[in-house]
Amino acid sequence: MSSLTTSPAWMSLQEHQKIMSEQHMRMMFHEDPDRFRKFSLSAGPLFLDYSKNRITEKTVSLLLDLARQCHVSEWVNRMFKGEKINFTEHRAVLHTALRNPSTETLLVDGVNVREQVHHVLSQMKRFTESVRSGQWKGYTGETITDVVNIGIGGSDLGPAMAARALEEDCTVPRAHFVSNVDGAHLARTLKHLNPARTLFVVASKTFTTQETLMNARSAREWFLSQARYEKFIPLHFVALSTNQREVSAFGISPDHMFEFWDWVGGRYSLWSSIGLSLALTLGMDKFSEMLLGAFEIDEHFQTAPLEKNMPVILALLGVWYINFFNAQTHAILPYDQGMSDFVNYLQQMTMESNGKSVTREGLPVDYATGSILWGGVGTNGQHAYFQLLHQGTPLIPADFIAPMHSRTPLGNHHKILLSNFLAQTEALMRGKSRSEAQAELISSGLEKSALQALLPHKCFAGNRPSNSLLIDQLNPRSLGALVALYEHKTFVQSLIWDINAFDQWGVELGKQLAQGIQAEWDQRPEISNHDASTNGLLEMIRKT
Ligand code: G6Q
Repeated sequence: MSSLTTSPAWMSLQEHQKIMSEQHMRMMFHEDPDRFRKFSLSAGPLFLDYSKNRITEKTVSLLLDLARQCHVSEWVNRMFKGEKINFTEHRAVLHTALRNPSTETLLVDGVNVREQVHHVLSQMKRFTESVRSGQWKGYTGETITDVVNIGIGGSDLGPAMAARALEEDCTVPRAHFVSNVDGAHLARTLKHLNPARTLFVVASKTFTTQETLMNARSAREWFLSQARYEKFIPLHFVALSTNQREVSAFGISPDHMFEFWDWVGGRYSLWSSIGLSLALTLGMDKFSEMLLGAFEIDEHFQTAPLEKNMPVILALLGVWYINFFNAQTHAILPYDQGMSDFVNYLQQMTMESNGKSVTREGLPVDYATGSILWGGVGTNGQHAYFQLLHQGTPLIPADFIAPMHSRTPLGNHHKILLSNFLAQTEALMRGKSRSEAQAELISSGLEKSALQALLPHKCFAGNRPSNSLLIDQLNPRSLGALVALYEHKTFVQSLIWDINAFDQWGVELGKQLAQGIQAEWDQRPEISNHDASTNGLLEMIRKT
């Protein structure tokens, strides 16, 4: 048994769960009309109602004991101070420094990271202004109308998600995102573009990622097939990276490289120069608003007491369901079409961060760490997978996210959207009892035997938990705040589970094996050194 599962806070929660598993939220709301006020809080542009959870004040107090027992506040300070809490990679974790406007010195290995950050932000500002104003010209003397970000994982998902979310703010140049090594991704993107007016932003922290380099090489060939001369490359290719040597080796001059640093994790890098394509289409002012939205949540996270701390509360609620109710998945349901890529983005952030099964000391865990995150935009999901949320067997906690005001008002659309948003969490919480369902069927005039047959199918158990997150409007500030909220939630959960949220060794094995297979592909006449399945599949593919 681990020290966590035998700890006083954990065992008290286990005892408490036995009582809570018998309670229905419907009764809790009935007995306490003050629940909404008690279980809601604000942080920057975010409002969270967490009253539709299977909790009482006692539950929250026990969860907070767990947070204290795991020294959450101390670890938060260690992160913000730049300690090397990503100990398996010997790195500080300072994505928060990327959005902090302060000029106060913050040292990592004797270097003031604030100066570095502000220097690159100024470089990004100059460059975006020059491209957006048309001062920067392509090889024919024409201006840039399209930017293609070539990157994958953390060097793609953040800016791609944000560009989609903030589409109303985006102007020329338009941003496109190519990540997959499947040639279709690049080919489909380039099909509509003019090389003379296209800028490629090659985004790779390491500048060794196979997919990105392959796509970047093919993009270069496509460009040169029109432009002909290598001397035009600097007008159409820039790099975002920590690795100047590899950038130069690829043929992009260091003058056209926007730096970031090893203390920025890939999946936390949206705020760094990895956001350049976004900044190009959004303009630097709006990009800065996004940084400020995130900074507001950083301030809140660092200073709000645990019981009023939004990322901490969300993290603890997640732990409550994952570890004490055995919930294996968590749904994210934004009621905003712009947030259609938000779930993809959060999937990486949470599942790559907390998909771990050994503690910081390297011992196997005997408790679940993290759940499968999934979801999509409402109201679409209501007509698809919501059935499982309402009447399926698994318990699926869900975050419903909605803007109170639409950026694209159209007749009654927004009122209908928000009515659905409200109705879903109400339905999940209260359900429909047997007597309610029966009364409905009787009033519909159904005769007795048909009614009895139908009745079990018409009942909803309810008592299904959800959080409602409101923002005024989806804009750079609120988007920045939302992303920072989930970053910190993920971190707090890793602290409870005693795991390192900032490495990702689990992605290495597949990369290694792929390189081996690629080498064998052309060299070996016969493939027999894998398992029978892999050998068989490879031979089949090679022979066609
Ligand atoms: C993120 C991961 C991963 C990474 C990609 C791209 O935290 O480390 O998704 O971002 O593998 O890596 P490069 O930016 O080095 O190309």
